[in-house]
Amino acid sequence: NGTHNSSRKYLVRVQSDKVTYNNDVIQADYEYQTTRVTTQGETIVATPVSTNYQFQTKRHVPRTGLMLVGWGGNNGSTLTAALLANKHHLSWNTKEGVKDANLFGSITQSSTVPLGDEVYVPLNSLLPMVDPCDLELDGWDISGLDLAGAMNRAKVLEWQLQQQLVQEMSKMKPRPAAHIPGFVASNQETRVDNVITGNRQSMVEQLRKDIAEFKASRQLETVIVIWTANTERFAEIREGVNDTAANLLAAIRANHSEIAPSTLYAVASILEGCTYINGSPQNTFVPGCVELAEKHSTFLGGDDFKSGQTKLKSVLVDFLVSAGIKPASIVSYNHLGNNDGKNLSDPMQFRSKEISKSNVVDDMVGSNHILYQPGEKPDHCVVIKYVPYVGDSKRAMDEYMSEIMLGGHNTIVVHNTCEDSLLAAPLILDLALVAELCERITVAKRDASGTSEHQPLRSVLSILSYMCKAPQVPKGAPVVNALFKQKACIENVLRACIGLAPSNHMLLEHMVR
Ligand code: NAI
Ligand code: DG6
Repeated sequence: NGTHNSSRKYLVRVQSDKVTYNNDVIQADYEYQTTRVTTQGETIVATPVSTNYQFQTKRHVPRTGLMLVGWGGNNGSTLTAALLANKHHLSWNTKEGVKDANLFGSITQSSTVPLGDEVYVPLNSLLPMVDPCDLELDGWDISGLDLAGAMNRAKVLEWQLQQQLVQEMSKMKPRPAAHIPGFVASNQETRVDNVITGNRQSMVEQLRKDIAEFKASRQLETVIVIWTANTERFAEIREGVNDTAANLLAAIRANHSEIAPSTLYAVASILEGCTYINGSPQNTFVPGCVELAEKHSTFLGGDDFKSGQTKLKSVLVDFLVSAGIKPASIVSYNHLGNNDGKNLSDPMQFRSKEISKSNVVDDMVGSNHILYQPGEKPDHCVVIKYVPYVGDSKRAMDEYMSEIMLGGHNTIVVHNTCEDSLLAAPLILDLALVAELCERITVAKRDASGTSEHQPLRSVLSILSYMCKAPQVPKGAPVVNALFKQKACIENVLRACIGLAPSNHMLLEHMVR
């Protein structure tokens, strides 16, 4: 047992009269500076606004459980193997030489942030965070194959690594799943041998029992639930069915046909006081589900892991638009041969993914009214094809065609080949770890009249946007897709918790005389 190879070796400690560390919490007084903008005739008026907050972060890192919906899939089995490989410091031979376990691709474990004085520290050294090797794992799958079998079926990991993990992973068996035909593609039915029988209400009751049993048997203090099961078709939002928390609970009791399995997992998690994160594109978080989470003060996050093609898109389009170059056509093609690809070969499930992958440049396009007229968007086409032979090794090809000065054109073509699950697994880890940290943060407002009561963050965790293709945000909040803004959000919220100003990259000290 022990921390993984790229583990943090220290924790940052801030020395300031605005920050106190006691046995229980880190408390930081923080001045949040924003700008209010109004228009007066032809003049745009910008007014600096300063709000004082007090952040408190519990220092005790709880014993944390992670339950994966779709545990036996490529992502689920790959994440499980990766955590065990790191925990046991495994190495294995390949034709390119010996490889050691690491968690590359995880921003909490393998990225650094500037602290000050050009010193970079691991992101996870700013605040106490769960060590990935201490996470307890469990989950559900419609296929009852144990995790060793699932890892083998996924064909993602090197054989010598698999062999070292078989014994431990063969003892891990997914719990029977909440499955209702018609939500994932019908081509998945051949996998179904491990399901909860009964109606939607009895499924929620069983899922709640599962979470409670996992928590009690492993003596956990908190459990995070993440959907990494197949993409479902969108559910219809119907008045009286899933539009309010009360209607949603009633519709589940009535076994209403439009309530998706993913929403049943979300409801069960909320009722058990657990954070629920949706790693697929479907609209699990119907309005009634969000209201239920708010009522129970639990957290939600999603949607759809942003792993490869979209991640690059949210950098490239940000670069182009912020450089004053006008993307006019974006064509994104990919083919893959894993079970995710098979499920997405059905038009209804493809449609969910197409929607999720298509709206990812809206904020960047909307930010530049010199390039784009109101409502104008680039042509944006998303194609996904299922080609079994390539397995988990997804091919993504993108063409970005932009307008440059005086009628010129700039065409960028990108070809990316990558094991999809090796990109997704570290994101799942980051979602769990950042969400768990958010469970320990409270914030109070401070003004001349004193300090208000400390409150948890709002239920919808927009701070998770970096890891998501179609970020969920609280009602009325802007959706941010641009990747570096998303990373800056995580970094700067963590800095705020320890009373440090946001990273501004001005380097004024080297600029002024
Ligand atoms: P997969 O098909 O290998 O795994 C999904 C698992 O979910 C399967 O084992 C299946 O049996 C199980 N499942 C289906 N319905 C279920 C239910 N109702 N309850 C419990 N288990 C159920 O797919 P993979 O590659 O692991 O991807 C998982 C999800 O993550 C997909 O929806 C995919 O679109 C999404 N995703 C994957 C990314 C990646 O880079 N791999 C990135 C973004 C999203
Ligand atoms: C094919 O598009 C399958 C999908 O599940 C993607 O692999 C997944 O959504 C990742 O997409 P992206 O755009 O983040 O690489």
